[in-house]
Amino acid sequence: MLTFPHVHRRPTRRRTRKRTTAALLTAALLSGGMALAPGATGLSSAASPSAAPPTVADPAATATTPVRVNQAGYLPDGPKRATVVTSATQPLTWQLRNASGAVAASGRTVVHGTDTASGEATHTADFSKYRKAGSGFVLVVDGQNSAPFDIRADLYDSLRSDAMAFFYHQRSGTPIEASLVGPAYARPAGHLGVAPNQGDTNVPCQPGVCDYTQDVRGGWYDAGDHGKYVVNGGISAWTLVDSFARAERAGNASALGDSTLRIPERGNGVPDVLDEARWELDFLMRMQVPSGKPYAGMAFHKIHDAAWTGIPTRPELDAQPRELHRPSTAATLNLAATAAQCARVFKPYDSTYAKRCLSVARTAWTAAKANPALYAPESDSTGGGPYNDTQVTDDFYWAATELYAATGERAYRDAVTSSPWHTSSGALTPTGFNWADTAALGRLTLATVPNGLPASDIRRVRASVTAAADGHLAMMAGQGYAVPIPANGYVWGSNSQVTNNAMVMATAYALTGQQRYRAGVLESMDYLLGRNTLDLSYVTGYGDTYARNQHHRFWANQYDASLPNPPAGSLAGGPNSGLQDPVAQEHLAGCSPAACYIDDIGSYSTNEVTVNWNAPLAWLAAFAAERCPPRD
Ligand code: 9MR
Repeated sequence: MLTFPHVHRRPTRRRTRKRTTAALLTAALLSGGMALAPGATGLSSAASPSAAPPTVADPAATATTPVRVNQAGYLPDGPKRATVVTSATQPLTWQLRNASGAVAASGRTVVHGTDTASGEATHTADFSKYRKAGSGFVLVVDGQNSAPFDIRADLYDSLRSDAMAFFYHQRSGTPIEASLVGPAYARPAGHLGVAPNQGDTNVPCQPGVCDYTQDVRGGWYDAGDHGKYVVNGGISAWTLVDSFARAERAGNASALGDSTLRIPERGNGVPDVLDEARWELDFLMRMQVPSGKPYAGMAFHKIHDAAWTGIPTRPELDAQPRELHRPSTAATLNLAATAAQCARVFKPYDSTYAKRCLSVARTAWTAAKANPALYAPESDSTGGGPYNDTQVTDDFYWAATELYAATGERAYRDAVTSSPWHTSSGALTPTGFNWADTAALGRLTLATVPNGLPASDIRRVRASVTAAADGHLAMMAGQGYAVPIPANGYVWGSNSQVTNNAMVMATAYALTGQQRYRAGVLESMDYLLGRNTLDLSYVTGYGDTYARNQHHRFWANQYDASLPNPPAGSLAGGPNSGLQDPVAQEHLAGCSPAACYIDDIGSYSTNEVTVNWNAPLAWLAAFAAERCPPRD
């Protein structure tokens, strides 16, 4: 088990929320309570300007309940299910009450029984047939009210922009402008070589790795730390670009187009989501070893501080030396894949840039082929995360698919079809894909982007995506909370496994038009937004009670009241039964997997924010925000 020596400046102060139901005693949250700095008031006044303000002024004062709903709300034409924690062995009556207390709909729950991941006895209440818009609904079961929620078609519009805006907030090497994010979130540029910063314009390698320096400015900070990691930045940039490409195929690209985000590039004629991704792509390309040097064409695995900094540390005040870590095959293939995707998707908007991306991608591919087993070690975790990976055949497959989709060239097609990942059932598993397991990304691209594979092969690839999506739906149906990950899947960043599996279901919807896949996506959002064992939304600013103390060196309000909480639209990592940090170990011992979470800034293994977790959230929010008339 890996733990990071993240530094605490002060002990955590805690306050336990008032609770009204004995049922909640099962939640491991009780062992730690919600961690709130005294006087914390929520984010309503500090939310990004693009956000609709959170609907409830003081979420911390809200009592919890055994009736768990998507606290943000439901779409009029979407599924509407809630989970009820109860030991009753017979169905119970549910009532949907509108804001004035009148019964809008009623029915009977379905007894589900024990939910393995939470250990709770559950029923399901299904009010999908109710389709009228409104706000201030509550679901009432057995005398207990759910948190209030809305039913409205524009439910996901603000999350679409907030979850995307996360990336501007995370930008390195540029000032974060008050005019775009509001004064609370503005800050000077970080890591441009201005003291006390020691990077990132002129960064040396770790001793023995190289004898020159490299300009690796820009990009996004990975997470709560100030590291920049090619494998994680790559999958995140890919996800944003794919979000745009998916919307384009669905005929809904304008929602992600120019001037849809509050970023400096708005109004430049290029879709804002692509502008945001380009900020990272430029950095990723700077991480390529220059020609004439040893390992030319490879990508350095990562650049970060020589030692861990404490919390809080504002980016521009990070005084640690910055270092480049040795190149890796995984990072190089990640660069090849994302740069090839860039070449394909940016072409209509900036053909010169697209050509540059393709050239970088080709060079990276060739370098990876020449150095196929240069692995990043797990032990390299001082001052930054390791992102270690000793299996790179999946990364070869992903890079080959992107290069093939971009060029149609035979050599790349052969690399695709000869890879074991092209047919392996291991590409799309119940636990999903992530920064280390990338074969699924290749499958998703081949299933959706026109390419020259034989029609029978494309049919087979598409069938593998819909079969995986059906597997996720079956898994959800077997659970009390309809989560698309197995009970043993609550690992570090489990919420991103949820989002990534939801992306597979959304892709199955795009391929087939079948509503059950869209329903699976929306129910995955229900889980993230409050229909879970903690009765908590993992997305800041959304829902009645939401995560607000995620692990972050600047959004560190819990430790320093002069700093902000995370901005609206920030996704917490989520339950991690591994308890891989001291705060989790202290407060969550014995937790059921789905309850191994604490909203404390010190719990980096359950409560960090990270670009590869917010990227699929943004992807899904954009999908969910589209108005989708039924196709079947
Ligand atoms: O998301 C990563 C998770 O899959 C790993 O298990 C964990 C330990 O290696 O690291 C996570 O990534 C962290 C990275 O190493 C440093 N920046 C913050 C990331 C999220 O916690």
